[in-house]
Amino acid sequence: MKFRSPKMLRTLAAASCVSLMTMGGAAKAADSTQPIVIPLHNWSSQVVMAYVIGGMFESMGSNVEYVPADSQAVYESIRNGDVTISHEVWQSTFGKSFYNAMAKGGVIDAGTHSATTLEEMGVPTWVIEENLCPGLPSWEALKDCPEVFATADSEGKGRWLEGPQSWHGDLMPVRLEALGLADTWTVKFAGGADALWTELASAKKEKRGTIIFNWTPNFTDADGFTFIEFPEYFDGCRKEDGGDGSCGSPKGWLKKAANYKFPKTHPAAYTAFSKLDFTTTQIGEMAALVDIDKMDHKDAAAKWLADNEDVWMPWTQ
Ligand code: TMO
Repeated sequence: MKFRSPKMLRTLAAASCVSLMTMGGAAKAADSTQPIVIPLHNWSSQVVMAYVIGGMFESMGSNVEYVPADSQAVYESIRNGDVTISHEVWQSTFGKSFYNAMAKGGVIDAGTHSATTLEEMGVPTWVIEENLCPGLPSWEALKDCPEVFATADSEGKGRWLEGPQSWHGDLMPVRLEALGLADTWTVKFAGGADALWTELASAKKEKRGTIIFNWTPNFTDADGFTFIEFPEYFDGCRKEDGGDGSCGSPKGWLKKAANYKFPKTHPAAYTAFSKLDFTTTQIGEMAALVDIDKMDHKDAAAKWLADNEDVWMPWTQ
């Protein structure tokens, strides 16, 4: 390279001075003061974890904003930057929306939690212990005992109580058809997650069989909940992926997602978010603080942060 002028020389000298400082670590980029936008969905661990992660970011000096968001549409909102992160991307329910948004450009995979997941129909374990439907948890047992799971509004059919329809649309009605169970079984959608927990409690009190949609990690891991074993999941078995839908849910991953600009605008917060990793036990605890201990989500998060500094503080350093 030829130096053309003294001015150019001075510019180059200044530039190399800056790069030396950067190499020495003295000139870390500061995080933007723009808020990190965290979505709130409609199941307890997700909301508690939102405030746990927000509290972690605030401890690092970041500004945080929380927005209620649809749990499918949120990946498009992350892609276009209206929402910054998603901290519970469940493979079975949201994997497709996550990768669809990623393929359009703007969503990054910010790592995978240690917890593995299952989102599936199942029964409280006492239903199996009391042998209310011999052969459970194999799905084929359902052919012989729909009446055990009939309810006032199920017209004599066995009832599956699904979660809110916003989670996975017609996944379960399609599955009943595909497995040849639709003549004797029907799906009802719960208005919210709380309706699932109310149903578990009342079925136990009345000693009546019940089949609900549930997931792990969740607070129910501790009480005994058994997922029904359906024909094994494989890529392409669902209707939306070209299959007939006669398969169960995947034993899946739990990922973190972020808008592609987040590492650049908030490098320290992004680094902490990428290190952050929750286990099955930790996620179950976050849900239990709300669904068993009846704490408010924010108070539950504050308690979790106070009790677990040794877990999350290292991620911020
Ligand atoms: C997305 N969920 C954990 C409720 O299945």
